[in-house]
Amino acid sequence: MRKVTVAGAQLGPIQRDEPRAEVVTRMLILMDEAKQAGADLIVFPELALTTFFPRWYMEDSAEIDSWFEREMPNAVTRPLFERAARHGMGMYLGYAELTPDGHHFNSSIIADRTGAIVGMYRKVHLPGHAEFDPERAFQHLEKRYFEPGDLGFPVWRTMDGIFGMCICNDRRWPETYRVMGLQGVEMVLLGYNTPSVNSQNSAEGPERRLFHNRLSVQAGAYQNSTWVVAVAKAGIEDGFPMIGGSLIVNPEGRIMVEAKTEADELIVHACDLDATLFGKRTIFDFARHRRIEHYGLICSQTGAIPPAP
Ligand code: ING
Repeated sequence: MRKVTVAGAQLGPIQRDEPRAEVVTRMLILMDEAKQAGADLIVFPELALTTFFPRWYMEDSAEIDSWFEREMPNAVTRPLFERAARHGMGMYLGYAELTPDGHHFNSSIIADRTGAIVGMYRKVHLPGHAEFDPERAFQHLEKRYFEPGDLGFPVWRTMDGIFGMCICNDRRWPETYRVMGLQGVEMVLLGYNTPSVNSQNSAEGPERRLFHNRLSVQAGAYQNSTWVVAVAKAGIEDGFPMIGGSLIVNPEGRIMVEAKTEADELIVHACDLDATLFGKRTIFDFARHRRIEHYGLICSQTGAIPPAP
């Protein structure tokens, strides 16, 4: 039995004017609570340090860059890495990354239990748009502020297992989990910021968003015999509601624990990484059962979409 006790540290809303230091204080409280609960790995949301700024249309590059971190850890986030190391706790952290050569990514890191960063991921599937559209109920401008990730979907051997990462919209795409599944991933960590309503379809409200959140994560877990830990930034940010529903799903696709609120909330589960092995050795023994000679379209076609109405 290879047990990893995971704490999903869901964050409630972060208002546009809330300083990062205040957010880090909230995160440290959750980290101490996780330690009390016996956790040895904590998972924070996507863009965990600030409000979900891609909802705001900005043109000034200095204002845009003010939402990004130029190094990780840095003065504001170093207390997170130090506290995690003191607790002997690994950490997943989502944040906006500005590289030294000026590239902007929606990124996440995994730090091991010594506080050392052992893995880095940059969000591949960027939803939303690059331009302002007054017709939309609200903006979702990730394509304006981020470049698509350039690191693919790696996995890392650390903390006695094989860990992978993704971010938010990535969780809706089966390719995300399969690329990591083919590398033997045993636990996928991800954060998300998901609006409670669809800016292009007002009929799609929080219950449908929560349904698709569960569906995407449960399917990815089951179809690759891996644990998946998905953690929200939730609640109403400057009037814009986002779903909670943080959850930990086992390799059979069962939800083991799910958040109940849209506030700062810890969900904890003792995950046995060995529970991934039966599925990997039977139904999802990829070497024995996959027929790659029939899968070419997955990589050769961008996909035809129905003509606009
Ligand atoms: N947010 C949303 C997500 O994928 C979205 C965007 C919502 C796309 C619903 C499609 C449908 O959960 C981020 N940040 O990707």
